[in-house]
Amino acid sequence: MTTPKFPDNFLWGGATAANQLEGAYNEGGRGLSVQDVMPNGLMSAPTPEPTEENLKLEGIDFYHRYPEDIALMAEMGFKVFRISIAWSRIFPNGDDAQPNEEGLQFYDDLFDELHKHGMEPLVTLSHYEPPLNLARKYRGWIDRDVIAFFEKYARTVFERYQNKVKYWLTFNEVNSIISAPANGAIFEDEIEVSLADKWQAAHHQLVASALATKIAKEINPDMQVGCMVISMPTYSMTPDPKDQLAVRDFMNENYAFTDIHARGVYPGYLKRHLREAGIEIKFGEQDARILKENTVDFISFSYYVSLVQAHNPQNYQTAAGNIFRGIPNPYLEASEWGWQIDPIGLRLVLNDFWDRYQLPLFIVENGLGAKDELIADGADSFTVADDYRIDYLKAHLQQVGEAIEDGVELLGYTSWGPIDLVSMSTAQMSKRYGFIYVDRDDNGQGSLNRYKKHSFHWYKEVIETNGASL
Ligand code: BGP
Repeated sequence: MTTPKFPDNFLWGGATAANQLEGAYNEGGRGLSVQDVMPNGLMSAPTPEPTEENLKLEGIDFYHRYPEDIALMAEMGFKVFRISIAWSRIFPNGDDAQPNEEGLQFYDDLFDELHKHGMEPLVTLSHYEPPLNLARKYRGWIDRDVIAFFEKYARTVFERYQNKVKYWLTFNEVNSIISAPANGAIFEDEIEVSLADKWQAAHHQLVASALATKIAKEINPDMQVGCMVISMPTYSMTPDPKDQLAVRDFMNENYAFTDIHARGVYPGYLKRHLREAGIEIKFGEQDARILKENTVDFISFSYYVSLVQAHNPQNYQTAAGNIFRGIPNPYLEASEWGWQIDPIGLRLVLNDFWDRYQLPLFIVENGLGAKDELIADGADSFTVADDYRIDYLKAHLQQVGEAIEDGVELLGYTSWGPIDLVSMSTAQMSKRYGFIYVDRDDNGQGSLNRYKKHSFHWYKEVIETNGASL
């Protein structure tokens, strides 16, 4: 193991999303988002209306407490803080004529607060939270009209924040739309959705992402726009070439999204895949040119798990993973939620993306979801002895150091949920990622007080020493 050497200007920090963090779902003129009607998590059936008991609506009240929370991030020495703008705070219905000034002002104040502490905002335009109206009045991203609504939203926030935000991500985990279409305002429980519809929706997001990149550059060429994907390094179950081919097919379905973002064209393997599935994507007249001319500045990704593939997966038992179920890897341990833990997989992903694109990379999510226990820490305070989280992060960051040594160009690392927030897959609080504990349980009970976990002090030292303490 080499001693990790991180670049001097490395962006250390943490990552969040509005719908898991802010709360205040009906304040400040905000409209409903699709998340507000999914109280049981990402893959659950939507409800007609949000209910009083819907914990997800509450987040952790960041909307009112952000100065206190940002001060804690600053105490850890964060250089960057990833948030998402809730689209429905800016355009409550998605298709409104005018933006909501109160929503715009909220993010203005939030960015000022970050800058006050010397932190760079990293902003996702769409983190699984499109306005609900786009799902109910339209067919979400299947409908081409949504591209224009997104363009208007992107233009509004780029113009407004061009001097406050340098780093932008277009769609969170853009490659998840095929397996989790609700992220794209597509409710399979409410409308009939074919596989072709999902790919059409994916195409619309790809075009919208390219258009957002174009608009950002026109407004202020200093703004840096990246795509964001779930990364899933995938191993072959056996040395059987058929298994290896299955790995490649699976990886390609995900590479397709970064390939199009970085190279601006549909790759041949994707065209073949779609053709053989009988899917013909409807291209608007300008789409090919838009994709070609507006490629991204950098590639960002989340990394939680690696996967195993075989050409005959039905012959194996499968287990839970991040969004996907898959064949368990006998060499790896898993989290309490069955997500297999593989630090070396992160080094592999970094090398793969770098070799493939030679574009700067940004790890914008990584971390361990775990159940934490609040324990007494002296007479009048509490903490969490989360050494398991420290072990996880340390092992991953050491591999990041190895990848940098391999020659990978990396802009930064934002661990997921630096302050406990509502889990995306379970919509509960008890799956925690934070360095900061938030006193709230799965029933929404608790003081909402914040407490520093052991990992808080550990991460502070990592940042202070620019990774030398790892
Ligand atoms: C990613 C999402 C995040 C986040 C993370 C952890 O897929 O982009 O929003 O939630 O996964 O997932 P979970 O909260 O389900 O543990």
